[in-house]
Amino acid sequence: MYAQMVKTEADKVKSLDEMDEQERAFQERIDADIKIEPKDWMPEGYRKTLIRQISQHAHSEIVGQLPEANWITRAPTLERKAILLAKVQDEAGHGLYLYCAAETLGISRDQMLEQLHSGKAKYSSIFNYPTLNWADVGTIGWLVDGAAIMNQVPLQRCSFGPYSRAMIRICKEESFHQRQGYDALIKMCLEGTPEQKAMAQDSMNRWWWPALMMFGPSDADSVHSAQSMAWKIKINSNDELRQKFVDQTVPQAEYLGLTIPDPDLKWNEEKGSYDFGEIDWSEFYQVIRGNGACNKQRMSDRVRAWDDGQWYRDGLMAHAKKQAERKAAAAA
Ligand code: BYC
Repeated sequence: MYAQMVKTEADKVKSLDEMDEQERAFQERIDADIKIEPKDWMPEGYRKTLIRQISQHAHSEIVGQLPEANWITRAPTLERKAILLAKVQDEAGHGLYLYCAAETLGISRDQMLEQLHSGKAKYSSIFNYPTLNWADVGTIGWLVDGAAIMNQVPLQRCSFGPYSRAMIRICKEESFHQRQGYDALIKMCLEGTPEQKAMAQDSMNRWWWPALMMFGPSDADSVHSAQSMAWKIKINSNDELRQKFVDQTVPQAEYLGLTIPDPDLKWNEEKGSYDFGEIDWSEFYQVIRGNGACNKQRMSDRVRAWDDGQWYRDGLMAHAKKQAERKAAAAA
């Protein structure tokens, strides 16, 4: 249902020789690390690729509130509840910065939301998994926000000005998110009861592989990477970032005393990084096609929230109309 419905025109990367004058001037600006701003000329494929990626990123932030929000009312202490509330609110803010960045490319927020609600636009696969115990809140902060930071720090240098500037702010907040998750797990694993540590291990067992899938298909199967990297919409390939994430995370798991659920995980002295097992790509594609454990619930929750907010949007429009009429009458 989902795949490839928001099509870009980037089927093949053109060399400088194959470009017309305008395209070549554009590519040379990108190559010189000069930012592209909304009113600058840009190839249609660049615009569409950015709208696809930024809007999907925004949708991920918004849908990403749902799994953790499940635990706000069940947080074990007042302090943890306050931290979790702040984090979930931050995700809403990230969604809003990103929708604004995408709007500068000529798509409206209503259009983007329609694409999400109708299943045309994707959001990150990771949010289609359930949060079954309190340790999941820690694991999401540690692994999911950790993976997000790995992907988003390089995006601060991406070629499109509004996206790169949004990323700078978002990354600062994501690093607080990652730390609060790891801190919750330190409490459970190093200072907690055996039952709490077992809960953390159970959570690790369920989230490890989906976290690795967040980086997207392997480079050989990534349809957009070549063009997106040429345009510096992406700075690193999916596999490069996944490898960096594994290398960074293994020592953190060791510190917590948690076992990573991968029998093939092994330090490779020669390449100076970890080897790890094969990802179950059939699961990944099932999830992004709408067949994960929680896809239907996530979408119905979002659509209900949108419908329930209709009265509020109507009120805002009525207020704006009244103000405009008063202003016009005063000016007449
Ligand atoms: N899930 O050619 P590829 C967060 C799709 S939220 C779903 O490699 P691309 C947070 C891909 O869209 C973090 N779909 O694509 C929030 C494409 O399909 P379409 C979200 C995926 O775009 C709350 C197809 O597979 N981060 O941090 O070059 C709480 C082929 O893939 C996924 C971002 O959005 C996936 N995991 O690379 C806590 C970062 N992976 O569109 C935390 C910005 C791939 O042709 N986005 N697909 O139908 C990116 O960096 C890139 O879009 C990706 C994929 C690396 C994700």
